[in-house]
Amino acid sequence: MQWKSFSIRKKIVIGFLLLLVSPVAYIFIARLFVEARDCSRDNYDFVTIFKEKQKSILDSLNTSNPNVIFILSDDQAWNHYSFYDHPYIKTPNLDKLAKESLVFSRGYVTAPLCSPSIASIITGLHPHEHGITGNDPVFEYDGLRADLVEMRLSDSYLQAREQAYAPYLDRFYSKPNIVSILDSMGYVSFQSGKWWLGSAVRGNFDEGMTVGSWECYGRHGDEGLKIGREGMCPIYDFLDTASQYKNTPFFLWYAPFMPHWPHTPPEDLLDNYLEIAPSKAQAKYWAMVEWFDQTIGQLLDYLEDKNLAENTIIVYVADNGWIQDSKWTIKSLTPAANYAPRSKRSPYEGGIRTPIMLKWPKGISPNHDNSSLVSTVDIVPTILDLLNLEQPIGITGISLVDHIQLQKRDAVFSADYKHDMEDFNDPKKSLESKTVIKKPWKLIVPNPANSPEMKTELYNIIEDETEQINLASQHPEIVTELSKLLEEWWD
Ligand SMILES: [Ca+2]
Repeated sequence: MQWKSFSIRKKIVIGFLLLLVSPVAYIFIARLFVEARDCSRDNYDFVTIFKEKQKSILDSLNTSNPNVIFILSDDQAWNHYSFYDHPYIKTPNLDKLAKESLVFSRGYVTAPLCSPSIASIITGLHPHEHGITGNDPVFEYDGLRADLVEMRLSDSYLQAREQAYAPYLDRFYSKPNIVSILDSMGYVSFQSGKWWLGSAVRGNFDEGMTVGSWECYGRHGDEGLKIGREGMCPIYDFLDTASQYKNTPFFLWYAPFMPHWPHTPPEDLLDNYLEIAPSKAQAKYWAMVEWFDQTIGQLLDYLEDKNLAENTIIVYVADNGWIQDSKWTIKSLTPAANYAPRSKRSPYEGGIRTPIMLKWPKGISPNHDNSSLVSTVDIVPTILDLLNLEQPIGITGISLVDHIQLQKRDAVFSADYKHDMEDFNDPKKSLESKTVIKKPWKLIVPNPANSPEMKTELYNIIEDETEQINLASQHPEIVTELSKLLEEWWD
């Protein structure tokens, strides 16, 4: 008997039975109530949208603009790819994409956490500039600060969160982002996967999977989180229509909840890793990366089949790193602790470094750049440069296809914040540390108010890639020089 064939009523009864034996059932039941609601967003009228946009595009004669696809990995360390010689993980589709792309191996995210990092990828701004420094706002909830997983799944919590988050969204959307800019150019856009910023429509997409309401567990993507894990149909439907309206460019957002926890890979993939991994948890994560890779193969193959690949710009990046904690076991009930200390939510390479890939057969020559320091704030300026558009005010990133700007670039910046945003008006209240990378150095300066146990750390990341030897006391002059850069950047 398949689980899918059970009615919701039966599933809820099973859930209540489980409630008697495990606290995990609270989460399970909460999810079932969400499932019972009609949150489905699978009836998209792409034809009408393409038809309407086609009119405006033909009026402005911008019929040859390339399509744009953003592919985001969710929680994957910078070297967890077979093209970076990972000894176990297999990523054949990403390897192929890397071969066909301009690849920067020294890319850095603006923050080692999902929401602030993604907000930078779409705005070209750092979190202290766009205002989204964490995943959730801090707010009083029944007199408590809500940090229990069960509590965060309740309707009343989600409702209160939505209210507390509203001013952040209002401020965020007062500034341009890549979706709104492409929308104004007549692009047809579709969102799938993670989206922390309200609904897809609020995010200026023409259509999208994310409902963005507390009633549908709207927090970081709701229905959108099904993409990849439950197939690629909405994307196939979108591309089918796009192939019929080739004079109308499109923007596709593919940010699946992968390889992000919960690590639930298909059995056949997991079996391949169980024998070689040091733990089941490790095998599950590795298999999740390969599963994510398979979905990218499906997307890119479909694009080829529909003859859309030639004039499509593909941007690939991870929102933050992830290294599986070898001490964590499947039996643990604390999923937040299952990443290693020097990965997600840390300023180390395992948290903030990512490859950034750009593919456009018509306009970008494939190459591997292992030297240039690049940042996710460069993605928006690069796309706008490729489309011959002006940069919005306040953008500090550079175009990654502009060799002169790349040569002039000497430093990139990142910052680590608390998971929850403390103060709507003051990003420093959530700041844990600031980081600057200027080869060969990396300086991490803690915010004493939030990280009293941390010291200033200086690493030579070229000679000491795993950041083992803190050279801050040996090179005070470098610390002073780089600290000044950090202060100028923050101000
Ligand atoms: Ca993430």
